[in-house]
Amino acid sequence: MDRKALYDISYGLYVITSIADGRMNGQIANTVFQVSSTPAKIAVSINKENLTHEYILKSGVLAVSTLGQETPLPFIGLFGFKSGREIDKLSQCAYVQGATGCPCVTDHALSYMEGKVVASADGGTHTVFIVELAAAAVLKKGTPLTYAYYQEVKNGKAPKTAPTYKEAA
Ligand code: FMN
Repeated sequence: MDRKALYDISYGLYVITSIADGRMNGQIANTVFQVSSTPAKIAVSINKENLTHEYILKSGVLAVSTLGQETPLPFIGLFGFKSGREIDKLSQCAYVQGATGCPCVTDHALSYMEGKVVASADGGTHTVFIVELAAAAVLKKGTPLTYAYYQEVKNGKAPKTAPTYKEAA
């Protein structure tokens, strides 16, 4: 199998957040896509080791903020390379608490959406959560940050917990 075929799959970059027992957390994910239009549903693939996964399982709610192209690397480093088990990430950014109670991150975000998990699929290392949207808002116009731009222009990397992680050659 030529794994390089997988490199041709396109993605955006997002902050996924959740809340459980009054505690909030979030992480970066590239694996977000729209599943259906009416009702609007999206899918997100989250690593089972992540604190965000634990919170989503407990509460059954999550929010997604779509990052803009100008998002600085340190912001992606905070949400994508550090765990909420070590630091309080939400204390370091702006957010609004949405209808589900999830913190919808507004820093560097073009828009956000939130909803309830209505189904999930076991993907081995990851769970794919299917979420029916309860609310969504556009914050500003801009170009969404793609995973390709993050890698090729910003020279950004992904950790082992990302589904698209590449072993060093
Ligand atoms: N983790 C996932 O579970 N799913 C993803 O799609 C995903 N994509 C990522 C893409 C990039 C560019 C980066 C930098 C990270 C990605 N990650 C992904 C990894 C998580 O963001 C990372 O494991 C995070 O530290 C988990 O935080 P938590 O333990 O606080 O939930």
